[in-house]
Amino acid sequence: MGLFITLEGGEGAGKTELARALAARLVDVDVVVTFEPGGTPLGAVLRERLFDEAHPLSPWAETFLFLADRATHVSEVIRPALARGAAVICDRFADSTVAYQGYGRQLDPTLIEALNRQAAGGLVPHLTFFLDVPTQQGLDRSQRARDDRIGRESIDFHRRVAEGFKQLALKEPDRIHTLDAARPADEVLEMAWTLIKPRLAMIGHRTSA
Ligand code: Z5A
Repeated sequence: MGLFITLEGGEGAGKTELARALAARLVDVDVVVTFEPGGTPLGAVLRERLFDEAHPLSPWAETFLFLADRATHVSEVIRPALARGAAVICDRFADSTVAYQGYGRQLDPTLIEALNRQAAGGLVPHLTFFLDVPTQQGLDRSQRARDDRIGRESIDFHRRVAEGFKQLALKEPDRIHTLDAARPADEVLEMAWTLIKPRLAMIGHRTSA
């Protein structure tokens, strides 16, 4: 069955750093750290296309590329890892599509959620951390926000994205846990670890750190 954890939030929230730190704590289990978009060979191609400045995409074209990336990632990486009992830590997943394309691009979030279910084949994370950092603070931290097409969207776009994540967290409080990502990274790690600990038995983890 494994343990499926996703990390969500705006640019510079600290998802990548937290993914690495959590993996370093899960020392005695099979752990897979992965990400979207781009966690498969096809995904790497889609990622390049998604951020290709020379050929902008319509909002729906962008959405369907993220969904194609997800469908491949779930079937080729995430489900096989969970089936062998691994912990999978995924840097962005379906909630990002609701927040960025649904709220940011202002496409119908309910429709995006339905498409997400299809793309993920019904797979829902056991635990999701929404790393909540004030929008401008996250953008200031992030190199990507300066480097790519989506990152360079307006501050209003990024505020809508943040609102999207907040709405999702309100809607699914049992799955989505909001962490104050303006705190130092080691504190964010401890907050996440406290929430993961009760679930470690699912993957046969023995340490009590
Ligand atoms: N996107 C989408 O639109 N729809 C979708 O369905 C999906 C994605 C899946 C690529 O994502 C883009 O795709 C993204 C959303 C969109 N938009 N853009 N642009 P990505 O995950 O590849 O890129 P990102 O989220 O923008 O990465 P990021 O800026 O690297 O954010 P991060 O991973 O959350 O942050 P980090 O790399 O861990 O940390 C950034 C810096 O802050 C780094 O120097 C850290 O050392 C520092 N940091 C981290 N934590 C802290 C704390 N707590 N305090 C102080 N400094 C910290």
